[in-house]
Amino acid sequence: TSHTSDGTVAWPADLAAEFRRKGYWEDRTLGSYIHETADRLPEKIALVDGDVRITYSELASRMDAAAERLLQLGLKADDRMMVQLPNGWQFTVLTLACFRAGIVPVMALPAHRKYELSFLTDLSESRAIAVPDVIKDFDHQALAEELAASVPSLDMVLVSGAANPLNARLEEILAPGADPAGARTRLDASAPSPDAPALFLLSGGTTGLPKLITRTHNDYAYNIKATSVPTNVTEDTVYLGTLPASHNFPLACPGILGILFAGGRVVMLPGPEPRKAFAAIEREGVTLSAAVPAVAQRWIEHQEETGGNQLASLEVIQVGGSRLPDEIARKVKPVLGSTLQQVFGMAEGLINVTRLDDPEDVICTTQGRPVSEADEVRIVDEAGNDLPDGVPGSILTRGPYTPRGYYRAPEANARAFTPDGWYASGDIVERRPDGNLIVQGRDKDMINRGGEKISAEEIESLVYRIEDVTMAAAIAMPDEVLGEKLCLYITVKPGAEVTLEQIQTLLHETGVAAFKIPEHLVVVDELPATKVGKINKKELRADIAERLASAS
Ligand code: J2J
Repeated sequence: TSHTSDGTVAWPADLAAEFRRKGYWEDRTLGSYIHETADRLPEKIALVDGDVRITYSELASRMDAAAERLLQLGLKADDRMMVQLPNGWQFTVLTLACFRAGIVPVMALPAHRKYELSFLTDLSESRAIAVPDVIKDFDHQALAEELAASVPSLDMVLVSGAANPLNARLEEILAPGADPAGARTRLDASAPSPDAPALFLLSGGTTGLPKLITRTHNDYAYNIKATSVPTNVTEDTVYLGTLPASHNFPLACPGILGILFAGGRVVMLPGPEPRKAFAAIEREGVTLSAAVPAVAQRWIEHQEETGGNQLASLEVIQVGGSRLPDEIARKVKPVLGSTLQQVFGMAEGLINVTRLDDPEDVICTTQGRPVSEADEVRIVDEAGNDLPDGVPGSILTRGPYTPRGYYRAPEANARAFTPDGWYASGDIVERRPDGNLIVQGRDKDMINRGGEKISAEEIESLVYRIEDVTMAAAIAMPDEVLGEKLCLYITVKPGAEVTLEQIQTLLHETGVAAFKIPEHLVVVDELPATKVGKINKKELRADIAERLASAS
């Protein structure tokens, strides 16, 4: 089957023409930028992962050789591949190889388990899945084999590390090639269309099931280039990637891809644990990194405790994914010695950042402004009327890197996109007269657990599988470290008893990612209702905040 345009929503033709005329869309594929850098800086180190150091010419050679090997295995342009790999050189080389071959990676998270992976594999009709062998006692390879046995489209398991005999070993696929020039010519000749899907990102999720966001070569290349400007990415940039690389933020804002486009160096680390991260920063002379607020806070605390000089090279730290409290923002410069860049972004497109030379008040109390002059932003009331600056409302956005719809999701599209293509992220935002945005809250039914998004509806529908549960409401409860955690309110059948442990066990056994499992349960006789008869979650959020306050 061919599914290039099936299920995706294209930009209107006149706008696409304008994006080209203005140079936002360059009609190039993502892989071509890597070749351009490799031609310019062949001997420079591009990618570091522990003791592995890969130069640009080697990166280009591995990328092309891997692309050809994937095609030889029987994959073809427009096939989809589930990618669930930890931060390491393999993730980066495989992603680039997919771009070159026109194979579309589906950016799963390392935390995903059977429940998410089977759904996403099915929705994307993936033919292949790339996984590590075992991480922290979890056998990813066994799960991938189980998926291959149950999802009809899936017939190829690629494994990083110790691959079973019937699976392909990723490290062999990703090895340098014998004929780089030939491979390059052949792949150039069969390059995907720049308007074709380059990758699928996962939506943070406002409704029941996760959604796929199609990003084209044209729009994603522009996302990468536009975010590289305000972060001042150059050949001298050394980037530390510790957030899961399949997230849009560390991947492309400017992230791994932005640094490779510019000829800088990317250092990959499997996690943000401060001792390891600080050591990597010192060893590699890291100048730029990205963190969610909870990680930034850990780094600040670690620096306050140890007082070392390991961060001397770290010029800029980007923080985003959830709201950074102003008090923590104010500590970044004095404690870490780095300039803070707040990032309010979304995998659906629009990226806002504070500029490095903004006044302190902007850097510490706002989430910045759009990276591109072509980003359109409106702040509207419930009736869709534009609001004046200073009045919080729902944010709507359009632009050359904000797609017009989710993949194969007409119902979600009808809710999240206006007929003229504005995306409603569900965030409540105030625009200051200077153009900077402040995220004040949200009107979407989502829990933001330290930057990882949890759809309330998705969890509730799972909890309803317990027969004794009559009503369920998943809500955010305040948490000092993560900002928010998932709390569940339920009512149960008369005389029945349902425990938190029972719910946790059910979700765990269903194969739900650990970060989505409720951490607190409140059983009540009745859930409060709004005037229109929906569960009043605002009241529940106030209730849990009060319960926590009086308990401490
Ligand atoms: C408050 N809420 C924020 C912020 C995102 C860069 C940075 C983040 C993401 C991301 C991203 C926030 N303050 N600074 O893709 O490229 C919440 C909003 C938003 C949702 C998007 C990037 N930064 N958020 O977090 O697709 O609610 O992208 O709509 O995962 O995160 O989530 P996601």
